[in-house]
Amino acid sequence: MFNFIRILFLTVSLVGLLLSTNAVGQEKKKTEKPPEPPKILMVIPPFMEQEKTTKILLRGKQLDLVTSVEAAGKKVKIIRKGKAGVPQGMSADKLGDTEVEIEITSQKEERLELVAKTDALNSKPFELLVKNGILSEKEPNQGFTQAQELTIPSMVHGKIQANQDVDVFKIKATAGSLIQVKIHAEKFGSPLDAMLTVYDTAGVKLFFADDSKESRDASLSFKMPAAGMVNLCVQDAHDRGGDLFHYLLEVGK
Ligand SMILES: [Ca+2]
Ligand SMILES: [Ca+2]
Repeated sequence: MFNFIRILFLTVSLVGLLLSTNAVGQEKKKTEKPPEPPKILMVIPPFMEQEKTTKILLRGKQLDLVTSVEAAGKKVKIIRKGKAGVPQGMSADKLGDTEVEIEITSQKEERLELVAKTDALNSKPFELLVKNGILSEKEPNQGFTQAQELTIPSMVHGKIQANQDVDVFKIKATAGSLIQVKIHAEKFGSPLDAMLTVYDTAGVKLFFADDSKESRDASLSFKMPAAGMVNLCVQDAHDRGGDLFHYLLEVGK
């Protein structure tokens, strides 16, 4: 009899425990997710000049909710904010689905940390390059005959603005010179998966680079096989392009 009572007591306790756990689970399901902090995923254009006032577009998540944006700890002017379209077949988590346009006045710093804030939450800092003397690409530059000539060293800001767009640049150097070519795109959030190809003036492919170990931004070091001109072609590895596909091409020795 005593055992029977004990078993009955244990059974009742177990059922009670199961019911209460279930109730806690349902309670948890009912509570809403805490708000996510704003996230900066991309800056367009990917740089600004020193001692200038520049409009910069930030794309990311929850940026339509920001109440202030700071550059190097100082509040900057917000021009507008809102939802942003996500290009077909691309991910909002990578490219963002909201944006905020700001106006920044830079001093002589070489980079600025941007932080977007809502009333309660801050984004992680996002680095903006501050650099003078960056050239703009000159379209059309689709083929060797339209290639834009760059001096060494230089940096050019370009965009693979449509699917299958190719940007061609040319450089001149003496035989045996060591040339370094680097694409910067991933670090400022560009969806470009850049490929770099070097051709001689006869159209013979000399060198090629796609992803490196650290990044999908292509970089190449090569020796000029002969004195004269070579063509550098920049394109997307998946032949995609569009308004967000910005890059900086750096050419140096
Ligand atoms: Ca272009
Ligand atoms: Ca082009």
